[in-house]
Amino acid sequence: MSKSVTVVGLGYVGLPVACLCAEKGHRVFGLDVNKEKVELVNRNKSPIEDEHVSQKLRNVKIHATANAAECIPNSEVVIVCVPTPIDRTNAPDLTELMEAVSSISKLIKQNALLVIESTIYPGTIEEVVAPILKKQKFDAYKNDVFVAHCPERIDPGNKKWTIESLPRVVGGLTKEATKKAAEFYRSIIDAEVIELSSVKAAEATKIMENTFRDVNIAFVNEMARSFDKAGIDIIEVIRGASTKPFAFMPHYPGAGVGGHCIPIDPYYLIEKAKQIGFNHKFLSLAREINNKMPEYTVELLENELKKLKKSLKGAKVGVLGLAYKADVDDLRESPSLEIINILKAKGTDVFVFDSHAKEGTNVKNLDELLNKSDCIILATDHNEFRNMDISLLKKHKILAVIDGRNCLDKEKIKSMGILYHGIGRS
Ligand code: SAJ
Repeated sequence: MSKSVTVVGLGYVGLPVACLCAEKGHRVFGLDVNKEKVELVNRNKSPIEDEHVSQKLRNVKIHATANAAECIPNSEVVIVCVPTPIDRTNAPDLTELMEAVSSISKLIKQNALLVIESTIYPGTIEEVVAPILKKQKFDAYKNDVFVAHCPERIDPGNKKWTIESLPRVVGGLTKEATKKAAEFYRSIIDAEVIELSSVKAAEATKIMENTFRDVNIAFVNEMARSFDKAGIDIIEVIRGASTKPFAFMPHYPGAGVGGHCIPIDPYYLIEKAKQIGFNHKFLSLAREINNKMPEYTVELLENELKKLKKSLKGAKVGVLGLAYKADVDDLRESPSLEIINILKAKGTDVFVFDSHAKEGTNVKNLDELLNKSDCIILATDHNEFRNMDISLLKKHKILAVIDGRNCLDKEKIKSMGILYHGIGRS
């Protein structure tokens, strides 16, 4: 049954949700503080690089607005997809979430369904969201407004696991809220919607799944640094270990861990647990290991240049890729940014090319970057870098290659007399 829905936050999460709701016949408003985004969406254009979303936007009607009063009072369902980053001390920063809920609480109608999709720590709905509603006389424990958490599950660029096909979990402040949220999500996604026993369990689910990924990446990053000392090729070893049909799940070492989820979500648990007297030593160590990878990547280049009696000072280094992962335009927490800062601090001339993130690029194309560089660091494994013509390295007299995503043909590069080092691969 068609409902009036407002999606708050038209970014990497909100936009796909809004498109999906519209596709499934709901009457959809998109609410965003960014007037440019609002204007683009009202012209059926996507403010994010995601061909799936761009194509959907051309075929659905979403009424985007920056004015909450225009949409919230008429909405039976309000879905909040605003950023929940961390601050400089790695503490959760719920500013945007609180502002959004505060503005919604002044306008939302009785018995509406309010779903938070943004990643939050276990306890946020009870300790932050419910009290804001209470200030406006809405008792969420009495379902004056039905409040639930349905953690976002979007994997930008993933063509197999799309927003329609990804299973979801929901947990409400009350049983009725859980039911209402589950019923709504079943109206928009084809995959399973699992009802959890509490809102805290739903909040903890997202944190667990992404922290699981962060610690596994830290595990292979540490193994890679050890294998670099031992001269073992970690990619071969991971391939070997993956022949075990159970109990091994491959992750891959790299120049660092970026994005708006993996490097952020563990801190939501680490910081919250501290408040209730638990110290997540392991999760914190994993974050430390992953945060050190950009520096380690630059160190590898320094070591290769030393073999040529050169140093980073005055060197001309080309950085391939700015985005945090392959074939997306998202720079949030990207390891490339850290690598570039470290290089510049060491007096290096840095050239950057990323066709997905033009604003950070300072050359026209890859050819110009190679022409201007003595050596390169591949920081993002965009397809165009994976498939580049390796002979270009020879043509442009590249002296050394640091393969930050272990995605280049090391034997071919070495056969051309070019120094090669990957992450746990040489
Ligand atoms: N990375 C590694 N080694 C790996 C995997 C990733 O170094 O083995 C790095 C990537 O280069 C990137 C960062 O980690 O810088 C994050 O990569 P990601 O593949 O986890 O990409 P995200 O941040 O888009 O994660 C999303 C998440 N999806 C949701 O939050 C709903 C995450 O939970 C998924 O596991 C991930 O996609 C996925 O599996 O692709």
